[in-house]
Amino acid sequence: MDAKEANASSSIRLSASSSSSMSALPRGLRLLPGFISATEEQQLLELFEAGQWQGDGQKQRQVQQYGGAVYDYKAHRVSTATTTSPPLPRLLVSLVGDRLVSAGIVERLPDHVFVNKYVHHQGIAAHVDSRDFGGTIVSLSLGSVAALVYRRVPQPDITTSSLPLSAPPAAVGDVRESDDTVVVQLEPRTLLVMSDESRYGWTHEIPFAKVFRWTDRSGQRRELRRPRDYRRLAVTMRHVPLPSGHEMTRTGAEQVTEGDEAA
Ligand SMILES: O=C(O)CCC(=O)C(=O)O
Repeated sequence: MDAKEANASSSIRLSASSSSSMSALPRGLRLLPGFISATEEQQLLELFEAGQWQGDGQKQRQVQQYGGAVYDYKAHRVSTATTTSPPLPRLLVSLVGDRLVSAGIVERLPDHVFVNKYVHHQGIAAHVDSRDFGGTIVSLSLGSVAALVYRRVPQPDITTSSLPLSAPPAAVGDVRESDDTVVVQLEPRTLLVMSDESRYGWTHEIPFAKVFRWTDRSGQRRELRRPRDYRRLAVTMRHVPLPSGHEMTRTGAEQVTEGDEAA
């Protein structure tokens, strides 16, 4: 299936026509539709489909990691001690990374990339991304449409370095948008930028469902149906803080700056 087909097959079955209104988004969450072209999307889909997929440790999604550092699912931490993931793909840097910097969305090129692949009913449980990844996270959607559910965390724990799975997923169909629950519809080629309150004060999740139904703020019932050939890739780009004196180069290799070798 190419990118055009994926887009078409998802939207035909999508009864909800637009994402939540901008004013309803959690503070610090931005959506930039059409961040890349359809041709560029296709190039990235081909690049990642040819990459090495691995299980996510819970026998659910398939994932790829790039940039040198590796996220440990069990510890919910990023490890820079053993640099085992491949360097950032050049194509990703030129099509997305460099644009993020030149548009002022991030100050420097992200140095860790996670690619999640969702097929069938696959989703991701409610979580707040590890603090190891810094204050701004960007994610580019490729392929099919997704619904991302944000839920306000009643008392965000700002002290822990990692906040995984802090809210159990609600029963599918029970989701009702409110001041504390927001459903964001992610169209392919949309860039999502998460910072500020949306980064630490809300969990996010993708419901595990072939048909996800929810009630919007006007009381209207909405649904997202996944077609048989559903396939979505989320390319999440983040920064990994390194010990002082270390820098991540654009190829993902860690370098020790002069005078720091003994540290
Ligand atoms: O699929 C998405 O858009 C979200 C991915 C995500 O939450 C994550 O990788 O932590």
